[in-house]
Amino acid sequence: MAASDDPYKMDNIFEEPASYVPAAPAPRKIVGRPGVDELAEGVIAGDRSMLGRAITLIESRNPKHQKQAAELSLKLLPHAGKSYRIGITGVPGVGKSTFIEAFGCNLIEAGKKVAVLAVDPTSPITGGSILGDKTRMARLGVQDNAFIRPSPSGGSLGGVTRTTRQTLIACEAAGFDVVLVETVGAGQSEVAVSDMTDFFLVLMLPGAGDELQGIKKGVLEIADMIVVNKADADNEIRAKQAAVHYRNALHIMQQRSPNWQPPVEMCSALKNIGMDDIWARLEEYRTTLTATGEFQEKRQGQRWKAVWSALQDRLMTDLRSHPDVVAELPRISEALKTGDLTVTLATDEILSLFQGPGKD
Ligand SMILES: Nc1nc2c(ncn2[C@@H]2O[C@H](COP(=O)(O)OP(=O)(O)O)[C@@H](O)[C@H]2O)c(=O)[nH]1
Ligand SMILES: [Mg+2]
Repeated sequence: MAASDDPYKMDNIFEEPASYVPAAPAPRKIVGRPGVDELAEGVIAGDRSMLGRAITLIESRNPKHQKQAAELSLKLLPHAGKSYRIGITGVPGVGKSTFIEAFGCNLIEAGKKVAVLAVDPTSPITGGSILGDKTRMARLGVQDNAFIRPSPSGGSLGGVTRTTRQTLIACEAAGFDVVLVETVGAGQSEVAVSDMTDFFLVLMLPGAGDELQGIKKGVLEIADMIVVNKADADNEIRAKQAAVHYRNALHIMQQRSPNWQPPVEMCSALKNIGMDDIWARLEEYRTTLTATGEFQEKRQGQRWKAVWSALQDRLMTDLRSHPDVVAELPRISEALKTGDLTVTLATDEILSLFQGPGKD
């Protein structure tokens, strides 16, 4: 090798050698799992991979991780609160995924950042409402300004609710302007979602079925807007009939807010028709209720409700895993079967096992 070709020769020390290859980036300070501080910083900076890891921590059922997740949420909270939280429900097949895809893409075109979450306690069976439909959100899924997170699999509704609430806060801290929380029209999950969102949107099918299309009547009571989807092609007349039907149904119902009569709109998620009107209604709601103070009041009320729901969840988890309770459950269950214990006595016994000696 000629002397001048030697990149390490003293004469060349201040020159870049011809064979210079940029050094690999220095290894991250923390190898493996990032700590809570690092996660918080990353999320607040809008780093999507850090957001993903933060959510994984939030979803973990390991008690140590849950403690860290609580610390993380505390750090994120001051940076949260600025998004519009929108709950979306409707029976399977109504077009939730198609709607979220179209609506979300429109919002992104308008310069917004959109996160999509799901509350689906049935997900072990259905494979998760969002995950199962990821193909229907193909366009939204690839957007830089979109973040789609399927429902954590398994777990109680209470557990799923807690993690979704914390995930929502994390998405807000990461700078998302709109968070769409989807739920299937099953069980209590609609109420849970309406308790963590600012606005609850119910999608309906065309056709004026008296049976309210398998959606329980209670759902209409928590709807801030009803949208009849699939108002396209041959469906248009039936969509209008459905709209009239729901307008009448909502009219005789007690309004949740003195300042908001839930409207009924029509749209075609498939053809991307009617989305602007829906967004205009959402904006109208936010403006009106912010002016009266209800918007903030509702959020405060939701935080307090969340405390109670978390308490319930934690107490039940503790109770079910309490060693004395676990040890005695088979005997108590058997005594209940044979009639040696009544429901009240069995309840009392489980409670006193949980509370320990000296209490009743
Ligand atoms: N004609 C029509 N079909 C739609 C519309 N929105 C959704 N669909 C179709 O309805 C079916 C169910 O939609 P999907 O979004 O998966 O419903 P989800 O189960 O509520 O998420 C799919 O075949 C969609 O293509 C619409 O606006 N018009
Ligand atoms: Mg779907």
